[in-house]
Amino acid sequence: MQHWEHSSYEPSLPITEKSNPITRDIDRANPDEIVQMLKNCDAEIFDRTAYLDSMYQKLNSCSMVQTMVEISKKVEIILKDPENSLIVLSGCGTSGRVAFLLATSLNRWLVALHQKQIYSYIIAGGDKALLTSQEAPEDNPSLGALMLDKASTGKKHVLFIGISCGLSAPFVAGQLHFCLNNLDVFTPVLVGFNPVHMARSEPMQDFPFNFKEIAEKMSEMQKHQKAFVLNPAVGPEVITGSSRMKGGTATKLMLETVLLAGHEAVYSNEAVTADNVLASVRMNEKVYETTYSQIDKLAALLQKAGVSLQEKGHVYYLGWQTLGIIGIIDASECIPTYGAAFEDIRGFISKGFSEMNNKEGDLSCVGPRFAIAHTDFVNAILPSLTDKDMVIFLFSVEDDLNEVSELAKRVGQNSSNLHALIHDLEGHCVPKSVIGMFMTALNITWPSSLNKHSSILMKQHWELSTKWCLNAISTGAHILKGKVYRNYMIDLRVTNSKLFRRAIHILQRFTNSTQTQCETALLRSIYDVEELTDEISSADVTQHTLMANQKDRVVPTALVMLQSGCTLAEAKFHLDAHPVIRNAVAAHLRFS
Ligand code: F1P
Repeated sequence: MQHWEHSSYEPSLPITEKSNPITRDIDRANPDEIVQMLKNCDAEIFDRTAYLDSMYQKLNSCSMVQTMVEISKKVEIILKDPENSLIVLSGCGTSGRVAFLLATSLNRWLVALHQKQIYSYIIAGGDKALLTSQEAPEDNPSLGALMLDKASTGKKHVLFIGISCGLSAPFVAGQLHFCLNNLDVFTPVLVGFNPVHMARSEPMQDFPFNFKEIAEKMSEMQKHQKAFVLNPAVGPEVITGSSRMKGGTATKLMLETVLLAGHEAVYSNEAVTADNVLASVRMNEKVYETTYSQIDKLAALLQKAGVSLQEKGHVYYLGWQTLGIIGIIDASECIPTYGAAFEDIRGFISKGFSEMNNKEGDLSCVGPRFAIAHTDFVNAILPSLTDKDMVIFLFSVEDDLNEVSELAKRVGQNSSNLHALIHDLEGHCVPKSVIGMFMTALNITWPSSLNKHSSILMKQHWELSTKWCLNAISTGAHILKGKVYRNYMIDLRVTNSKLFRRAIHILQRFTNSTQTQCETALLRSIYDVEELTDEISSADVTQHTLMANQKDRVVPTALVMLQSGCTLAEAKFHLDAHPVIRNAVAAHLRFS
């Protein structure tokens, strides 16, 4: 049994908010050790050990496999009546981005099969949230329901898949509640990584139920096959609460398994069975093993990215097709997760928005954060690129290798810090002349046995592998930059109620102060005042998070105030003198 599975381990927290014992000292680890820790943490997704005294269901547990089979059968029914039906995937932050990726790639596949597109996605905050952090709409249950109602107008059968890794997002709760009230049309599925009893029980804005009550109702309805809860335990995140990592990964591979099983049943006459579902999970595990077998190269890339960030350089991902999207997603998540500047790590996709297939179309005129095409990189960044900046190409043997070589040549003229993640196939490899253009080429040659089923599966595996690599690189780089204390992202942006609660918990964890003292310090830091006014004390969490969104280092400032009993001004002065958060915090903590 894993250490975190013991009932006495951080008992007040759900799994997704617990700290992972494997990564307790990740902030002091070297690149090789960091990758090894990530590998061990990700292994928990595929955990098979089912101890009798473990209270958790895992991905490989019979009950979860059975739930996946049942959902796949619903997918099969929907696919057989495409005119009247829809599958909607929805979530906030990373969960919404995974929803987008799945919906668009499955629609593309349906088009290739000359079938009607039946997938739709909803992300809290709209398409802007695909590339930037828009955490506030996550707190709005009515908005979620409204958007779902709009997306499904005129449909007779809707399979709704609501993703909230922490079983916590009010936006998703609102949608599930809407489905539960309209079960003649909707079959709701809740995807997350906590048991139902650990779902969030905090009251929501203008809403009569909390998430836990909705999740309980869903479980109840599962007995009648009217609703489903797919919630295996995959263990706490590498960086505490950072569900963009294991949560996003497990969501992607689990839903791909479920949806593709439904497709196979309709288009290949392959019945949905537990064995098929298990075989698909096993295939994803092979992708995990193959990816992490390149530990040396991954560590080398992570180290180089760390050096770039430390020297105030940048990391750029230049990707093709969906690998470009994986890059853009990974880069955009560094801003809320690590308080990174938007220029620090950026992603680009070869043809920009024309390749994204997002609902709202080209957003490039919204602002510089939405300049995502390779031409944007060439025009705006390449002229001032130096060796301090790291560039990572993300492509496969299926991409236009002439285009790849041309761009590599141009980038190489300004910086030798050029690297690549390359996917190819046994018997169909990227030529050595292309691989040789990169200082480090993490080249994975996939066995044909792994991808014999279809090209979509192969692409999904390449995406998954790329996600693991980029998550490792960006996480590792920020650790090396000193943005993490132990395995906590101390400098998180407090932009919604979940993150507000998490911030208070972090403060309690490291200062032993009471909840009230921590909340007071956090509010002083957010509002930039030495004394709280009545107006601040009586404002609600939404108000606080709106204010916090505009401020830097609110949690480190509160932490230093609590720990040393100093004023706000003194805490800010101290942090200015210690730009490395880890050192600033460590200097103030006797904790070891
Ligand atoms: C949704 C989410 C995360 C993001 C941050 C805020 O979480 O937007 O994707 O990284 O933690 O919350 P969840 O609803 O999937 O648990």
